[in-house]
Formats: sequence, structure tokens, C-alpha cells
Amino acid sequence: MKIIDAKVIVCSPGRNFVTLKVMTDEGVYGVGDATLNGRELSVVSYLEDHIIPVLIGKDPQRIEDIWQFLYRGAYWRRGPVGMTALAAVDIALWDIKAKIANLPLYQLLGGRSRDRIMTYTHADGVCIESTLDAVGKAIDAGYQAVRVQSGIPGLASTYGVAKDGRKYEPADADLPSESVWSTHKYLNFMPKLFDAVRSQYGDDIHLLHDVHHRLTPIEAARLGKELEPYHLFWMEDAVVAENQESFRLIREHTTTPLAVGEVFNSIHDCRSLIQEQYIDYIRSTLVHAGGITQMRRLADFASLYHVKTGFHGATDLSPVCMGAAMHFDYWVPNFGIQEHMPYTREMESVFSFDYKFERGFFTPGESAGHGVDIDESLAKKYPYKRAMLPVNRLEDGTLWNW
Ligand code: KDG
Ligand code: MG
Repeated sequence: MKIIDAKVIVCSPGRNFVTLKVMTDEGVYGVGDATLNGRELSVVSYLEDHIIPVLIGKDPQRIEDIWQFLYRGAYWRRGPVGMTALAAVDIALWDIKAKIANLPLYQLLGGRSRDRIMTYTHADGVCIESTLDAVGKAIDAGYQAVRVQSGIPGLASTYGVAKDGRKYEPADADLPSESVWSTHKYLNFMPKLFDAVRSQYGDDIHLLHDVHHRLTPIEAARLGKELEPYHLFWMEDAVVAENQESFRLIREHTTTPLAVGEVFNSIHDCRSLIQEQYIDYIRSTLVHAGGITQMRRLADFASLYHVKTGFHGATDLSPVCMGAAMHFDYWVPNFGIQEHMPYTREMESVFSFDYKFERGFFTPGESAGHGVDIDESLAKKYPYKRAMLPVNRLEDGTLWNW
């Protein structure tokens, strides 16, 4: 069997997605997600200019060898652009292999370890009252886990909070929009928010919160400590993790569980975090972290240190990534939780998928492969629109982490 062609499909059914389709001489094809929010066209170029030419003629069944070829053979290895491109190839090749075997992908990974996949959704509001309403709606929809983000008094906008009744979508402008951040205002407000949520909804519901890289380690330690009475499922991305050691300080001060890793692309980005048991959940997912081939290694490594998976699943993770993630989540023994943000109808018309959602839980489909495909002619109706992620400044104008 040989790869005879591969093409990159860029479309924007409500938001931008990059999809790779790998074709074989036997008519079987595989589909991979190559979306890197706000940097989509760099991955397109990486695939078209540097990867597709070397794929032609290769045996698609040699997934490991192709992975090694594209990783070790790149010389300039790692990095979000290259690893997203590699992930797209990897996901497409696993799709092909499962289709050839006529098995759903999770069966190739070792079969299922659970009956259903717990997911968390987002609840946000501009103030405590509207956030409480959003949490109530999520609970009514059957979710057992909810991420809570709220507008902060004195700040015009906050990460994760929708404005004007629209759904939250961070890549909101042609050029980066700017928001203003105050750690002081945020830290004073957060315990009040979680106190209100627990008072209204009790102790059963799992609560999560995304700090989105805004704090320093000692500030994160304070937040973790002050949120302890509210028993969070996790506090996410408390600090930027370029310096993995930062998490030691947070860990020493709080029992609030810690999650990190949606921006990681290599197992080396989280080696100390895992080995030193500084974290509880690893957030990296297939599309940005080298596909199933690397994530399988990462999850096995994490399992040695009691670290569970908590795959990133915002709307910029296309249905192709989500479909493959469902199979991974069904199999992975050290599964923690899966993030889920519902797609718009336009997105769901361009991509077909057979994974099912029911009252806070997913199950993957039983069709051969990962079960997700793209309608190329419909995709053409939604051309790419440049959209970038925002930047953040402190109140005095200093550029800060978004
Ligand atoms: O592209 C950036 C988003 O995926 C990110 O901001 C979402 O942090 C996020 C999350 O936890 O879903
Ligand atoms: Mg996040």
C-alpha cells in the first residue's frame, strides 16, 4: 500500500479549520486535524511545502516510521507549527490503519477502558449572577463538570467570558484585540465567585477554572489556597509553564489540583511537571502534541506518576481532533476528563462524525477509523478569514500573558 496524494483543506464554517486528507493507492483515505488557532496558514505551508512531498510513495501502515521520519528527520524538531502538521499526518494514518482493519480506532489502541467519557463544558457570565445562571443551565443539561469563568468588577473584559450575548470565541479579530488585566482585582474576586457557586449548587458538581497563564507562582499559590474550601476539580494554566519548576512552589502551598499543557507540543515540555508530580492533569491533546503516537507515550509516562489526561477541547479543536480524542479517551487507562465546547451548526454541516453526546458524557462511534470526515464541496463555501488571538496588557500598559 502507498500514499499517492495528500491535500490540505482550509475552511471557515464559523471559525477557521485546517484539515489534511491522505489518499492511498487502494482507495482508503485518512483525515487529520491541522488547526493551530491564529496561525493556520503556517501549518498549511509546513504541510504543503515540506511534508506532503515526502509522504508520497510511503507505506501508510508504517505510522511509527513516518512519525520518526517527520520528527527526527526534520532536524528543526518540535514547535507548535511542526508538531501540529505532524499530528495531522499521524491522525490521518491511524484513521487509515483502523479503516483497513475495519475497526473503530479505540480497538487498535487496546480496546475501551470505560463505558463513557466524562466531559466538562464552559459556564461564563459578565457578573456573578449571570455566571450562576450559566452554571445552572450546564447542570440542567446533564453535565457533571463545569468550567466557571466570570467577568471581574473593574475590568472591561475577561478571558473566557462572552460579550453581547454571543458565544465566546477568542480569535475574534483580523489583528489581535487588546484587553486589560489586573491580577489584584482578579485575586480578590475569585473566592467570592466560587463561594457563590458552591452556596447555590452544593458540593456534587465538579468545578473547574482556567487562569489562562495570568499569575506568577506565588500568586497562583495564594489562589489555590483560597479556593481550597470550594474543592475544585482543577485550577488550569495557573502560570506560564515555560519554567516547569514554577509549579513546585504552587504545589508546596496548595492541595487544589493542578492542570496544564494545552500549549505543549512535546513530551519534554512536561517531563519535570510529571516526574516531580507537580501536576494532576495533563491537558495536551492530539492535534498540537504530535498525534496519537506521541500522546500515547505521554499518557503512559504520566500514568507512572498518578497524572491523568484532561484533553483540551475548545472550539478551535476541530471535529477531526475531537473524534480521534474520543477513541483515545475511551482507551486511555489514566483518563481524567475531556473538555467540550459545542460547535455551531455550520461546523457540524461541514464535518460528519459519529461520536455521541448524552447528558455530559461522550461515546465514540463504532464505524471503522476515527469516524470523522469532511465535506469538501461544502467546505469551499466557507473560505478562510484571518482571525488572531488577543493580547493582554496590565493596567499600566505593560504587555502580559493572554
Ligand atoms: O486557541 C486558544 C483556546 O483554545 C484556548 O484559549 C482555550 O484555554 C482554553 C481552554 O482551556 O479551552
Ligand atoms: Mg485553557
